[in-house]
Amino acid sequence: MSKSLKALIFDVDGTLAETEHSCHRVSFNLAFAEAGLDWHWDENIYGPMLAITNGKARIRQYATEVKQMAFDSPAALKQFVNEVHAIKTRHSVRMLADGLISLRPGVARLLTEARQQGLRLALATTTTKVNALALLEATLPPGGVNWFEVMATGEMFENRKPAPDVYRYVMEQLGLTAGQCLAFEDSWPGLTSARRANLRTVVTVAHYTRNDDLSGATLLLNHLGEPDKPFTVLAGNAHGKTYFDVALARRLVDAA
Ligand code: XBP
Ligand code: MG
Repeated sequence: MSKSLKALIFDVDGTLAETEHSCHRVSFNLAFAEAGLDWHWDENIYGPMLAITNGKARIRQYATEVKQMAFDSPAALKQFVNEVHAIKTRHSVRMLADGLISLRPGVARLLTEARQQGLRLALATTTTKVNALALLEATLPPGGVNWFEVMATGEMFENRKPAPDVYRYVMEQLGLTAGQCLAFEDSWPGLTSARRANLRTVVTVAHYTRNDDLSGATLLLNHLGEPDKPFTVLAGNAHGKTYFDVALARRLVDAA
């Protein structure tokens, strides 16, 4: 039994669910159409844009640098970004609340087992809080949202991933050190954020993160796996396991 592992900290987009692929990109495009913009982010455009964490920042960068739109003032630019992003969020929340997006393999099982074994749970995400809540409410049993003791979301931080602020905040709120936690991520910005906060990090590669540099991962997998759906180990030591469970989480933390 590990004496040190106390909490699991999860990223949301790409890690809990394939939301970037199946929800966010689609929602941005619905918002652009609704706002009367002739923009369309196909996968080739959207993939590289994920290096800019947070949807508002993505809209702002595209408007000013790609479309070279002129605004009368910084306030006018901010209003434009906020309006388009509000439409986008309405669409993403509806898609998530309608249950169109499932959790990735092994996520629900690991959350349930972690709770049964007394581990604490937290979220560290760059997405807007209503998106995270809608996903959890649609995919977990009633009250599942309350499984997460700390929910650190995009609106709360000026310095977003790959900055470590979100993970440092979560650990501070939990009253735990990095050695007592294990992070779960899917992307280079997320992994870098967690690593800069000194966290050991399990990375499950997602649709848009296949080409990311994920070499800092403690364990790199295609997904968390299930007893009847083994994961593939892409890098690191899975200690003979075929799916990710609390025992493996403890091994990874103890092995350090
Ligand atoms: C992913 C993000 C978010 C989403 C879109 O965060 O960077 O910006 O793409 O959501 P993470 P918003 O992987 O840290 O969960 O439009 O609400 O920003
Ligand atoms: Mg992510």
